[in-house]
Amino acid sequence: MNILFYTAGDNGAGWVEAIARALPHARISVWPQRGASVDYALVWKPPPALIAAMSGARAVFNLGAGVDAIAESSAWPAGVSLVRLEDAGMAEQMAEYVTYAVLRRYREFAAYEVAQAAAVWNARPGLDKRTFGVGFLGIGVLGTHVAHALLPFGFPLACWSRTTKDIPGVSSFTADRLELFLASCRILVCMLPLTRATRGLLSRDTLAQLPHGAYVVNVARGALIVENDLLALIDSGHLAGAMLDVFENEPLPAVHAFWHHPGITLTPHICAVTSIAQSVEQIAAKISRVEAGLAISGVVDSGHAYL
Ligand code: OXD
Repeated sequence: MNILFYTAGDNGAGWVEAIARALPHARISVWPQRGASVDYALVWKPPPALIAAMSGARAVFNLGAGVDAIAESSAWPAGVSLVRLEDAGMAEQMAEYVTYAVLRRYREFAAYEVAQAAAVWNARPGLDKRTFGVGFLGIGVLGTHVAHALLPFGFPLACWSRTTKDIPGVSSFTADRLELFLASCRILVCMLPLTRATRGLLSRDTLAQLPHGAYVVNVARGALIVENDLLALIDSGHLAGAMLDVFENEPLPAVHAFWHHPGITLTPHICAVTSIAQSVEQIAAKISRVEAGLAISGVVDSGHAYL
């Protein structure tokens, strides 16, 4: 079996070692080196020439949850399945991050940090949890895990997705009810994939549909939000602020207004880091299923503008 590997990251050696251990009979080439044919490719942010070289592969495994870097870079070879990572250690990290963001906002810890810096003893009256709705914009494998983590805290939970979701304790809104969904969110958690349909979905118009004082958390992709529109709505006082892990341009340029804005808390795309061991274990199990002629989960649906 010929495997073609590429990552735009700097941890390629760790991946190759783990793949060789999990699939001892495979011949592994690291792009731009390649064998006569490619049975499977394992890639992260591949360059266009590599995408063309994957034609004929039985499957291409994306070494992350989001496939936008592939979907946007070039024409995809016909008939080749693209498979995304599912969880692989990311769900637990996302649950930690989003739970922190929600509790930090709800318990007003940012305000207490400011008060401490000024040596001010000021007990705030607290916010009303019954009206403190937390909404998930997009709720797949990762979002469902995060929603389960938040359930015990008792916030009203809602989600917005293409099709109705039946998650106990989470009200489901379908695509045509975005306005109603947004109106219910004191905290909006973005967990959508970036596609042609979702790029810039959170613009001045849609962000203005959030209630006054709402807070935005983005752990998905920066380009879901029009960054200047978000800033304008925070500056106008309509939004309370945002906690952001992802940005339209990464690394976030040093001159970007987000860095020093008092309403923004940011982290450098560390919300959920891919675990090499768990990812390779998942991919090796899927390759065995494909070899046995069995169906696998995580295949990206090309009918919904992902590709
Ligand atoms: C991913 C990411 O898509 O790391 O997995 O952002």
